Amino acid sequence: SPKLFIYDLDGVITDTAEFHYLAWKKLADELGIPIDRHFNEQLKGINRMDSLDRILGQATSPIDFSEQEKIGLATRKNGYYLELIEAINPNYILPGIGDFLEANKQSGIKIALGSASKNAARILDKLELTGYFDYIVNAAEITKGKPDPETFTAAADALNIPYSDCVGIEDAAAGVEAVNRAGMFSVGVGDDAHLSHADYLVGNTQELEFQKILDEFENN
Ligand code: G16
Ligand code: MG
Repeated sequence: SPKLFIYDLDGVITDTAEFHYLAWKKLADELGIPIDRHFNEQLKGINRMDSLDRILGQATSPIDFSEQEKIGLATRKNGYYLELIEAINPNYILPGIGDFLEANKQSGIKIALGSASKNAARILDKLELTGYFDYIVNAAEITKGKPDPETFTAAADALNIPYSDCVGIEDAAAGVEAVNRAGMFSVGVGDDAHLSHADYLVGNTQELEFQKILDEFENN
């Protein structure tokens, strides 16, 4: 059986995508760049600076910002985001995830967080889930974001566990690709249209069953 489960945060444990969207939307409005919720789909799992680049790419006439100015814009967005996530509490844990983490813990199989978010530790604290985690990947130390496998391999390396003994749970296409490229067993949560490359797929977090994933892992 696997030795480590690595969880994505946004879209798997809680739904911060809407808060990211509202914060980016406020910044984009200030810059006169049109973005909508449909466009926001492609920011899921993508790190802060790469998200900013994609948003700037939506400008109707190109705007040329220096690296310093871009860092300023990303910092401004994060300020808006931090205000919004103040509201997060354990009621924001996605359906079924509490029981799933409990089953994972009871099994003795290790638990890590593989999020692209630099705010991940703060959000886990607000959800009161920090105690479940053996390791939290520090997004600030990841040089290549998802779909690069580094976020997931960093967790396995820190806990000294072979990649082939790991399961990665992801809601984003870029995240499932990262898990696959790490040589880990990928569990997708969401739409078949985006996540058909997952080794095992469920429609939503409520459909995640711990024992079922252990079985699928063995049959793989
Ligand atoms: C999350 C979100 C992304 C966000 C990224 C960075 O990734 O899905 O939209 O851009 O974190 O967040 P921050 O600006 O807080 O560092 P994940 O990997 O948890 O799905
Ligand atoms: Mg995600």
